[in-house]
Amino acid sequence: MFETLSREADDPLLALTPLFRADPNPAKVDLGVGVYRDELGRTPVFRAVKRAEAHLLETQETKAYVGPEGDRTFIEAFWTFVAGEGRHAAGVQTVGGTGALRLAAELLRRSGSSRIFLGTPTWSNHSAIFAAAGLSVVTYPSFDVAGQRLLAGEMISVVADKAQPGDAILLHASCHNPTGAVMDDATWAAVAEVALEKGLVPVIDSAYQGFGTGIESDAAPLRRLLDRVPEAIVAASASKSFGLYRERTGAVYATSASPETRDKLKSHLVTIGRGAYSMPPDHGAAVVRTILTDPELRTDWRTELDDARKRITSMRTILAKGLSRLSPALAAIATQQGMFSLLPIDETRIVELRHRRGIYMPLSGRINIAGLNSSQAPGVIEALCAHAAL
Ligand code: PLP
Ligand code: TYF
Repeated sequence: MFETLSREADDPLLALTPLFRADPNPAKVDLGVGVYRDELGRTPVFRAVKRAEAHLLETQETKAYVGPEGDRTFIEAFWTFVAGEGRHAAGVQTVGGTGALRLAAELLRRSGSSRIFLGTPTWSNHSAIFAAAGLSVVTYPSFDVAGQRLLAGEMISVVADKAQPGDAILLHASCHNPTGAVMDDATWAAVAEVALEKGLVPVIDSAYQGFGTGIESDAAPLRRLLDRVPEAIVAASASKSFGLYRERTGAVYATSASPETRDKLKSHLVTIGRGAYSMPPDHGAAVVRTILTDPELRTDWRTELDDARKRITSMRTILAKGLSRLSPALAAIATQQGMFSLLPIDETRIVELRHRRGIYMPLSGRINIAGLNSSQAPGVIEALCAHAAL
């Protein structure tokens, strides 16, 4: 029976890492998968994470199950990190932000929603996650790559035109993957109005809080949206903001003004998780809980996250200046936010850059800005200018 299966394609982002590792070129540069890198190209464990882990190793007395929803203190502290003080939601711990999105998709299905609107380009896994849960994915173009411009007006009019009550709309909380495009306050407000008018459920993917302009400012649009719409889902990842990638740490939250509805929502989220993996893994959530509830660890973690953001911002400035010679539109790289920007380069040139210059990026032209450091940046700019020929 199994021989009838056809081979599935590899994840184009994750497949890049082994290619990069196998390249003997000492000057190679990895602008591929979205993990933060420091000036030396390392993805270090945050100091506060190490300290929290040492504390857990010392004090943890059992590995018995935590419970179906996960670590309640984590769920609450992480919600305050994302949504600020005083907002209510039904939340459960998940297997990373991806697990949160999948639970969100299943919850939408159970609530009678059958479609989700995705602005494209978007994170490569989004449509797969929602489709796997049985939702129909409706895409609409939301970014002009050559012009490096968010298609805000088009986005609002497509959704206002085509969406039906009960449909969901996916939004990136901040640091858009893959474009880095910043949605301005007026567009966020317009999205909220369309959602209200048409009875749509916003699904907000928050995976890069702290990498845009700051922990609080990155969350401000999401918080304003939560205040405006009666129901929303937030899928939050701790992978980047706490550097816990492989620990698979995240949470999903669904909002409703009614405590009874929130109780029902939580029972559904727990049941969906139970049907997939019974209970979420503990370690990453225990680390985040330890950091967020200890003022000293929290301050240290914030400092390290702030430094990561500042490094990315300075690389953005250098890159934008160098690449605006290629196309004035690329000056926008300086004001885009988060780890990614999407370069208008065709696939042939991307492969050429890989083979001739050891510069690795996926065929989409997305670059991880954190893959650059100040010594390599001039060489990368020169190579892009020589090979990209925009
Ligand atoms: N959403 C976006 C936009 C992402 O880039 C990622 C990256 O991994 C995720 C969600 C999921 O993160 P994870 O499942 O690793 O927590
Ligand atoms: O977009 C990225 O690079 C990150 C990491 O299947 C990632 O979100 C990429 C692909 C994937 C899982 C995580």
